[in-house]
Amino acid sequence: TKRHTKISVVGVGNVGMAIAQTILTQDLTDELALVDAKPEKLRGEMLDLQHAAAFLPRTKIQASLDYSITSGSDLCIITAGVRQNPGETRLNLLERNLALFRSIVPPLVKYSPDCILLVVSNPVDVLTYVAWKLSGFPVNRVIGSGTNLDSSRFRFLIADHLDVNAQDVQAYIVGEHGDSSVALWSSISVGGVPVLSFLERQQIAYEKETLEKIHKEVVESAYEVINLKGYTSWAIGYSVASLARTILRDQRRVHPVSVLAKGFYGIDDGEVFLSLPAQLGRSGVLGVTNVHLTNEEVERLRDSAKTISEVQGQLNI
Ligand code: PYR
Repeated sequence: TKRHTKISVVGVGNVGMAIAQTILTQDLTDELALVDAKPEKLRGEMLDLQHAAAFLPRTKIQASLDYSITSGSDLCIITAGVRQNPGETRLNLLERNLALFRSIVPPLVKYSPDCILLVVSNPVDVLTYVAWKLSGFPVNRVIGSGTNLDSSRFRFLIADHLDVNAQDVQAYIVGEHGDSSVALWSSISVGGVPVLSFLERQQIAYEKETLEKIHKEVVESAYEVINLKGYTSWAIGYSVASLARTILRDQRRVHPVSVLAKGFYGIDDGEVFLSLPAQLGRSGVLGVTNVHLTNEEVERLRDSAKTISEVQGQLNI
């Protein structure tokens, strides 16, 4: 028989609701609990989702200001927090969201001591570290959504450039979910063919500038969407639902997500979390996949770790 599953989502803003709605349509859980600090918005979102019951797989949807509603969750997803205003970097948000996490993580842990914590709020890498510290959880049970989203933007842009299906493009962005992220060109394959051979076979000219431009476009993606519509939501919704599926169904798939990076690729900047290709399953992070990086990529990754470490060093936690 199928195991009963429960997911809690903290924060019912645009990101939390995109995640909730994707999780529901993809039939990923038996129960969904929503928590937020704004009672009217929270009840409104709960009712609006419940009213779709006739069109959805059966999921029990509840919402409350009180964290007891999250009791016994397998997966707790934190999306609450202030978000970037146009032009603001993710790291700018830290102070405000740190204070908020002090009120979110302890009650989640109290009611679901065995859950996996999945942090989505920005700056996601530093807040994943914060959630790990505040939770007292073993490190395999605290994950940041990290560059799973950047990597899907990357795959979309490469697919668009080569006129192939994004699902056939294997490619990773690692490091900070933010301005210092690192594109692993050496990791890209198209339909299982390394990208350089693919270009050669299709007689597409290899232009380093084009590839650099694609990475730049990934880094600017969130800024562009925020400028245009005020926030990002749909892609992060699908990105987090893909993580929820891998975790709850114990699929052991590899996703670039924010994990404790200490010791990998010579990173020695204390307890820094950043995205690396990690294998996920029912117990959380099963291991970090040792993808081959070029020397330049390793150097960029270490710089990204340094950026996060400097921010983390100023934290009082
Ligand atoms: C993103 O869409 O990448 C954000 O972090 C806002």
